[in-house]
Amino acid sequence: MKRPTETDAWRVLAEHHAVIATASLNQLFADDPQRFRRMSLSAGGLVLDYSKNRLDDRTLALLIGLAVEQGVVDARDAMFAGRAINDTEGRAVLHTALRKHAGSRLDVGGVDVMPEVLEVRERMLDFAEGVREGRWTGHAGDTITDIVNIGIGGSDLGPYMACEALAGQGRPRQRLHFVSNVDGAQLAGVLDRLDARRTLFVVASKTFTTVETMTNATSARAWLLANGACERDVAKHFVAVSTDAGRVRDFGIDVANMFGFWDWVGGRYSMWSAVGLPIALAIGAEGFRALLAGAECMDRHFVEAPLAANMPVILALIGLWYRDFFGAASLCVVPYAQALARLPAYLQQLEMESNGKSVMRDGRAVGVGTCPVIWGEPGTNAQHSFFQLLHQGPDLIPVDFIMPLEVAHELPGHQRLLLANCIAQSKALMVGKGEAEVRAELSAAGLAGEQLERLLPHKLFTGNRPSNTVVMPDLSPTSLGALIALYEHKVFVQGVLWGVNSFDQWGVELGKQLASRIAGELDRDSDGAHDASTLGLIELARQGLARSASRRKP
Ligand code: G6Q
Repeated sequence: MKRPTETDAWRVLAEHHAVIATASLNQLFADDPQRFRRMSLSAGGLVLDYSKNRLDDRTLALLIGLAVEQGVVDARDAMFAGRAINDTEGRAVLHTALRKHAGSRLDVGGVDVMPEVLEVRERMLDFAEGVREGRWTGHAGDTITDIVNIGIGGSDLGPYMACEALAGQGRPRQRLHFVSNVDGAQLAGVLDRLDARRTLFVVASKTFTTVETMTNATSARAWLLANGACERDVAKHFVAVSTDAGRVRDFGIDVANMFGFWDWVGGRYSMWSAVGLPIALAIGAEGFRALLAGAECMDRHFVEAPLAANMPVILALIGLWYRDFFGAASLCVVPYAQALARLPAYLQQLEMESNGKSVMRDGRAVGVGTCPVIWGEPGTNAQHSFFQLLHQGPDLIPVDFIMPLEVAHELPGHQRLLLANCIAQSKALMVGKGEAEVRAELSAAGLAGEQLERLLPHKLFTGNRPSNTVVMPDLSPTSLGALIALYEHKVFVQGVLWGVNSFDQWGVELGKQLASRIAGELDRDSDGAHDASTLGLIELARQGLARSASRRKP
């Protein structure tokens, strides 16, 4: 395997960058009235406008050359065929199988995995409908009013993001709550408002060993038992989503109420599996199927479209272009929809846990920047906080604008303003405001002489700041499915370009190991071998824990 910098394409791209880096987007648009038409793509109902990027046809051709040289097509086909491409964990990567429609086949090691996928999907959707319609009741026969998903990371971020995004679509009869943090304040804050007889807990954990999830689930069960239920009632209030039936049983959950998935589903790629149960509870079986269909449509596009017209491939290449040739260390994602408020957090995990790596599959250093920092907030709110830095800060920060067109609410005027702001921001970043224009504005406002000169530099916008706009027709499950699959495949392509394994996450292990050791040391007085800072902090933590314990004593 080649380091990205060892490819022929890289050398030519570096030379080409020296030329195009100074090109002005305003000029590129002036030179080519067809630029939007030529540099936008439709797939899965989405439109990607990538025309406001600092590139030209030659840049794109060279980047496609890089994708070819790095074997994107073969890698993609290997993933879809179920080859064990997660090589540090010896697993296939088949979240795409989870959204395949009934009647599809997918042989992995000579076995068609689809019957099992469909069996769990149907059972999970039936269960969700049963709860929604009030057929599933608590131990005393009460209908369920509140559902609490207990899970973290991949077992939380996807369902949480999607439930927020699609809120109101399926008229859920229950309120949904998400508890992820081991900070007991989160669980306590939720439980305080709930009636134990009417609460259903979904414990979502692929491994069923994650300390945060097991701690929260254990406390939730204790709360249930302290509020009128007995051991035998637990089965009516707890269901599990996991790959480990043994541990689910040991916890006291009836495995008849467990929804399984497989080791070839990575946590951050799992919202399409039974991990998506809260989504099905929120929007119903039909909505969940539409979510899968949207993603499947993007999968087909990714597999079938030529590289130069392939939306995830283009998005990935543009991301690499800024990261490695312009040195952009972050990517800002701004959805112009409050319902997509959790999207940046979701993408943070998807992108940074997948590609935040420095070592290639063959163990050598990648040698160039990999995943940028992903961050963002919904617009228009973000305009009133960090957009100052996007417009006038010294760093180049590419932006992905996400723009859903149609909305469900009927408040007049709002959507017009929201869309206008989204379009205006990408334009403002690109065109900027030069000296002549600012001078004219200041003069028109009555300023002159020293006063004008003093204000002038503060009012300048350099412009030439790039962005993509992903246009969604609406905030339907189908559109959301396509959007998430788009980013999944973008991340996959970037992983291939950089030569990293996008599907492991060894970087989260060290902190976990140390936390478990330090948790033990907080209970004892003897100190482990630590540096002076860690010892000092442990001592302060012990004092804090002792004060909390003495406050709790009657
Ligand atoms: C995702 C990661 C990670 C995982 C959580 C929860 O890709 O693997 O975020 O989802 O650590 O793990 P469990 O589902 O096993 O509790």
